[in-house]
Amino acid sequence: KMSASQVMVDGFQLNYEKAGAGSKVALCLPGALGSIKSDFGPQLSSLPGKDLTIVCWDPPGYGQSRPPPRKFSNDFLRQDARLAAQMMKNLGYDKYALLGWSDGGITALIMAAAFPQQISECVLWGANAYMTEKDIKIYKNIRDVSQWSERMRAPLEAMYGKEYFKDTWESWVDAYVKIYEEENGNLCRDCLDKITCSTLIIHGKKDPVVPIEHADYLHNNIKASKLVVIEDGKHNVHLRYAEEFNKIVAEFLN
Ligand code: TYC
Repeated sequence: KMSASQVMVDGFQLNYEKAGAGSKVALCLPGALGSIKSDFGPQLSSLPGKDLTIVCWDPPGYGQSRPPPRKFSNDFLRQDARLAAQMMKNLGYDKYALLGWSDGGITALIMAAAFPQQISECVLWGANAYMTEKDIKIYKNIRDVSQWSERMRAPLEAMYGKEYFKDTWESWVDAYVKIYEEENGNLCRDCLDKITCSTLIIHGKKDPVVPIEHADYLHNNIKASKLVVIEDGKHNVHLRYAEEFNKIVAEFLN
């Protein structure tokens, strides 16, 4: 059973879904311009059960958590982390795990560091704590959405409309370039040593947008972490290898 609802958090009307009936709760955090629908289909359909409840949000300005449109600042993921934690509190959850993909993985790391009493476990994949010169080249290379394949672009244009998608994607890339230039590329590198919960890092070895060095760095700098590398995986391991991925996560959360 799945249900979509809205909740007001600090002036933002946030859209979220809930599935399952377990006393153990996990919050799913989508990636850049991501949403519940586009990012967590196979997890919402297969992970929840009698032991596990899955909550998933559309981050502010993404999916159905609009209006207002997304605003990017150097600390936009820290704002997301604060709002997600406040949302969970408002929904009555005081202890939960995090499942974060990519930007959502960065949000998860910030939450785990900032709210150690609330976060029971942390699972993240396709995430990075900082940016290198090489990373910035990758961001700049994919800024122009007219160069994207139709297969990648069409679902996002359908969800957001051509204009909002183009503007928001470009602003997202510009935000990362700005963080690189003004914050020494620090996304959440400074918070890793504050993470005490058990943490599972999953990474596709062939991820072309977040190189595997980022997973190694996270593993080396988060105390209670475990790294699982998916040999043939790219950025979307939870969608492409959903069954294997779900099994790894379910076992870890047990
Ligand atoms: N962090 C992005 C996400 O949330 C993925 C991404 C990383 C895209 C680096 C481009 O250059 C890039 N999906």
